[in-house]
Amino acid sequence: RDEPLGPGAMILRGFAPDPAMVEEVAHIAGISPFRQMQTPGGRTIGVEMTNCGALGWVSDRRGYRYEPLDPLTGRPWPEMPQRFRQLAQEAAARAGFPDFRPDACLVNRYVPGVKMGLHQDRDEADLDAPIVSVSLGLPATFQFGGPRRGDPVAKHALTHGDLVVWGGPARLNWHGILTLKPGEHPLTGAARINLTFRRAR
Ligand code: MD5
Ligand code: FE
Repeated sequence: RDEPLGPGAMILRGFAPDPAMVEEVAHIAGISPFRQMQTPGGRTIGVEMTNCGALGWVSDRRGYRYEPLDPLTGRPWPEMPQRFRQLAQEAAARAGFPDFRPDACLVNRYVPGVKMGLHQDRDEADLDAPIVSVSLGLPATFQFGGPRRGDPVAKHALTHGDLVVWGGPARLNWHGILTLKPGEHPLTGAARINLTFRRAR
C-alpha cells in the first residue's frame, strides 16, 4: 500500500479510513467553525478552513501566518486529538521522518466546484519537518509538481483514508487540488475534508 510519489513523498493508501476521524473533525468544527478566509490581495479563498493544535494557519489582508488564537472566536484553537497526533507521527516515521511532532493541523473543507490552485507551503519555520496530509470523504485529484513554479505536474487520485507524507526534497514542491466533482460520501456528505499536520515553529 505504500506508493512512492517521488523523492521525499509517499502515499499511504487507506491508512486512515476510521469514521472516528470524521467525528473528530465535527467536534473541532463545533468549537472553531469552518470559515472562508481572505487573501492578502482581498480575494475569498473557496476552501473552508479551521484548525486544531497549538497553532493554526490563517490568512487575511495582513498576510498568511500561524496564530495561537482563532481570530473568529478569540480563543485557542481546539486541541489536536491524540489519535490525530499519533497517526501523523506513525505515518511520518513510516515514510522516513521519525520524531515528527506536529504543532498545527489545518483542516480544509472542499465542496463540489471548489479547488485549491497550485502553491507552495512555506509559512512554516521548520522546513526540515514533513507535512502529513489525510484525505476524508469525496475523492479529489491532486496535482504534484516540482520545486519550481513551471515544473510539470503529475495527477494522482486521493480517496477516503489516503494519507500522504511530504518531506525532504519534496517539501517545497508546488501542488494543488483540481475542482471537486459532485458526489456524496457516506461519512462526509457532499464534501472532501483534508487534514494537514505541520510543524509550524
Ligand atoms: C489538500 N492541502 O488536499 C492539500 C493537501 C494545503 C494543501 O495543499 O496547503 O492545505 S496537502 C499537500 C502538500 C503539502 C505539502 C507539500 C506538498 C503537498 N507537496 O510537496 O506536493 O487540501
Ligand atoms: Fe499546500
